[in-house]
Amino acid sequence: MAVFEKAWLNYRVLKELEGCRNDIKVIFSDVKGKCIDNAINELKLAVTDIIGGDEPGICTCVRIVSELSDGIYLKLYNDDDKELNDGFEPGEEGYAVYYDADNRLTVIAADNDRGILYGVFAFIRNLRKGMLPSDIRLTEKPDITFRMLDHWDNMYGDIERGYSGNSFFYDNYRIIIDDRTEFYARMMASIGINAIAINNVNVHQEETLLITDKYLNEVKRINDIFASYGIKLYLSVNYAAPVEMVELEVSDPLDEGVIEWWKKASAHLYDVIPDFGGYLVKADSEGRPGPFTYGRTHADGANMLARTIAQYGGNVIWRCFVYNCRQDWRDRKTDRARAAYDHFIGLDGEFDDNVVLQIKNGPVDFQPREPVSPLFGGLKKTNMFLEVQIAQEYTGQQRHVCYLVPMWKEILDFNTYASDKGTVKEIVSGEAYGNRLCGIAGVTNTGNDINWTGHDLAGANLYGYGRMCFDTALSAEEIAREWITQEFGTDKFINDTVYDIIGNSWLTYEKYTPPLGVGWMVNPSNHYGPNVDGYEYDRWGTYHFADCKGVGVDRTVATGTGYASQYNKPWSDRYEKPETTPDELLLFFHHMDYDYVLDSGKTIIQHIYDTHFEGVEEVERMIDKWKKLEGKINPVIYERTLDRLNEQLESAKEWRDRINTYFYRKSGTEDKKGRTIY
Ligand code: GCV
Repeated sequence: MAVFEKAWLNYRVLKELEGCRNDIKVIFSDVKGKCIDNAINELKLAVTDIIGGDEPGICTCVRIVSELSDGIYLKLYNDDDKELNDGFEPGEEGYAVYYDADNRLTVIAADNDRGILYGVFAFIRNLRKGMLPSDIRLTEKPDITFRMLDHWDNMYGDIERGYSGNSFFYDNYRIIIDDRTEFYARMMASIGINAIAINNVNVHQEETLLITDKYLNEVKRINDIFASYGIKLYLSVNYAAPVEMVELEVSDPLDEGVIEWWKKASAHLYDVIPDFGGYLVKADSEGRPGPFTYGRTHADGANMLARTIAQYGGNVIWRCFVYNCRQDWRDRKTDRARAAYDHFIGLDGEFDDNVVLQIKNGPVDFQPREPVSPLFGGLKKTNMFLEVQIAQEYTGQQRHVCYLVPMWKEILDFNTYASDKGTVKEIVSGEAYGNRLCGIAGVTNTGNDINWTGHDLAGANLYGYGRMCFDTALSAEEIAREWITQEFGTDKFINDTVYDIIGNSWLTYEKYTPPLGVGWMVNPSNHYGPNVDGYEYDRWGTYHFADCKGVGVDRTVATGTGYASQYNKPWSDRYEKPETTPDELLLFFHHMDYDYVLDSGKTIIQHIYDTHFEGVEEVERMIDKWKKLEGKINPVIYERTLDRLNEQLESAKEWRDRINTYFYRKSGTEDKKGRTIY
């Protein structure tokens, strides 16, 4: 038995629901499908563990509606439901929940078993806010079609950029399937995740074999667990798999032998797992093989794979994280930020229908602050996924509190001006171009730590990611407060206190780390902790170019790399000039003198000093607030989180002192407020 905590599914009896303890006697269901048993089990738990009633009876035979009473009724949505719910259409994954007072029944109605399961979780979510079943009335359906999680788990058992222990899918090249697998599927379904890739996009030797008989039966078992929670399974594949397996000498996508190899491999895979989701591919990136080796385009590469799985309903998710990682730091014209756009914009319209391009939120790599990738506003005839990183690689590695939903919301709301439906949200929800295949993928922050996410407060990012994808209209605050209620209960003081700590934590993190959008300044390889010049004279294309006069990367058309021109107007014009570039992105787009005055009225150097002092003070205040929760929340979570907050404070001070000292020495400018800068 694996040992793990139940995170936001830690159901407990609520006194607010005392009055309805005896109201739910039977769960009726006349819906069929893979998810129904799980939906019913979840409701059983809700009745006993949240409402505090006796275990309800279960009735899955078809009953005459008038015979139903005192319970919960799971049913297929019909015209009567539509009339009762103002014409609402649930579609593939939506649901209606309402109370039928005549029969003392809570009705959960949807078009299929997945909709029912989501309806059940929504009903429970509201119960846990203290709402009586008779008061719960919902008509909801997801805004984003694909709500995916990407695991960067390796079969050895480690996780690339994993900060919550090791993998719970693999250990020493063995696949693990246990009660934790099942619980994880349940947790993910409860927040609306419907697709998941279970191995690292950097596919090493052994993982290449996941699509072969060596592992397929176990992969199928995982697939079936996820399928019973409405989640499609994907695998990352190595583009050079035929070569890696020493079966062919090339992996040229136009080579007949290669095409046949993939056709055979895919046919076998779908024979074993008919409802398999498809392939996720990182090609020609950071040493990974790809079509460039053979002078082919990424459309050639992706389409070849896609054609081998189209007939089974499979998809290819193709990442746009393609750039030259062997740059020369002396060369100020080559710009990593340009790379994704430069590689993919010319291929717009050339990808098959079952290919989707997965685009990182920003043009470089999950920094605390980046502009939105210009590809979203550039591609018009291509399916697109937005890729965000729930794992906090550059945002404190789950040792610092950094609630990322506000950042993701800003990205979704960004107007690319590609059309009158030009926000990223409209693009990845399919509203803009009506694409069949579009959505959001998040690199997950889970591992085999007892609490799943290492830092307990990092649970807000995982929960928030799923909820935001399902309902993009929820604000970051609503999502955070909802998570706090599910995790810590209905107490208002706890809710306000935890929210005060996490609500603005992204901006706090930004204050004590790289200034004004310039990024990086981390220790090479592990990407934790400050090292201002850590990547400055290296090959990765991640520079800040600080000298005695100023800092920042000139990405203008007039004098720099020209990156600013990849945006539609008015952004291309605004980013071209410092005066119209938002302060928080100034150093991403421009190399500026330290005495340049920001919109805030401060010089850049004074902004650097001030924000770094403020950032540390804000972490000190977080700790004071957290201490007010002692005795009010689970003591284990209290202590665990306090330890991490203390570490965050030490780390924030180190960031403050290194950055301030660095820029003090470079600029020779005194702090106007006379504080000690070493
Ligand atoms: C999976 C960054 C990370 C890598 C990661 C890569 C990617 O460069 O540091 O660990 O590799 O992004 O997204 O492919």
